[in-house]
Amino acid sequence: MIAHILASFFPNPEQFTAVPFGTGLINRTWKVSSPDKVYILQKINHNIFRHPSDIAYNISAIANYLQVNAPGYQFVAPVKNLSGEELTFVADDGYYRLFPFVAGSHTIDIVTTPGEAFEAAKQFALFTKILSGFDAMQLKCTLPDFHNLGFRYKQFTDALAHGNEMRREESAAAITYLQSQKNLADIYDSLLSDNDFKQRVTHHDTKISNVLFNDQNKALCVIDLDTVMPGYFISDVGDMMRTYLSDASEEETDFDKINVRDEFFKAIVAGYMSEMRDALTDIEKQYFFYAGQFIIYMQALRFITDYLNNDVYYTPKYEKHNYNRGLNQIRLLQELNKKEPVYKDLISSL
Ligand code: GN1
Ligand code: MG
Repeated sequence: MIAHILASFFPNPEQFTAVPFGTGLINRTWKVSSPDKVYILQKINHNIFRHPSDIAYNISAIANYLQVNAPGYQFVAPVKNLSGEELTFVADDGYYRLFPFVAGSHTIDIVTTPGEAFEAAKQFALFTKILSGFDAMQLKCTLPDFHNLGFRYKQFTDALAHGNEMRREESAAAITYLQSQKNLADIYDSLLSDNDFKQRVTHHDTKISNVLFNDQNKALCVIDLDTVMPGYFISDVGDMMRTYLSDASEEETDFDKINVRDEFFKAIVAGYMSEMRDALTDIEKQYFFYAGQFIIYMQALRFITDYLNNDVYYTPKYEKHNYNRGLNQIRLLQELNKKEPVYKDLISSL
């Protein structure tokens, strides 16, 4: 099926086999192997990333900067196709790109030890730190308003006004809760006007499967740079909290299994601070805990909004999938909120 794509990258495509790889909700990924080479092939979801060439532009701008300023940093840049381009475009289909598979690396889908959380947090922090001399504003915005919480809240209220009425009635309790937490969106708006709340090169997708580990379970580097854009550190720290703190994932429907694990929280703080402590401003440090509330709340809004809009963004696997994901994230937010005083003390002590 993807033979013609492989033919755009390799003179000997018949030697390669492709198997689906990874668990992302947006792009499609394959592991592509020949007897002596392994690659990762990705199809960019063009409905969501409207300008795939902007992604390619950002990645090469960063690659060029790192080559000069941090040549030892492991950066996984795409492999050019046989026409010398980073993207293969197939009419009526979409955009594909290929990455080398880093030898000796593996990814994990679930964080099972605080050590993994520490390693990942350190790598995402290092990514931002190593690019601190690079002007983030040079990057193209690959997904406008992606982590703009005010915008996400507005999408939610639009869905309340115009979305599926039956689904709205059914979601009444979730909606009331989300409305009751609107102060989290107001805090975000107020931070935007604070110059000490810095825009930095931000990854925006810090789930554990976007970190490559070696055989000793040390993190090697971060991958999946589609959403690397100017942003705020709360996006990266927050999505680590959202995806590493509970041992039940966003797919869990037995919400009593959702928990927030202190050792993993400590690991995120210690790992991130090990690289970014000196770079973060005082106001940013004050909002370290807020990062988790910010992202979990935003994800709950996004899932419930999508449910109200008849699942136009996140393809559901069953009828109430996005509703359940939304309830899951609401529960996670509630569990995190319970820890607020303890975790804020912890942050200042680490
Ligand atoms: C999407 O495709 P994936 O799983 O990397 C989404 C993230 C959400 C996540 C929720 C471009 O990421 O923002 O947090 O699903 N990415 C996009 O699982 O919308
Ligand atoms: Mg992603």
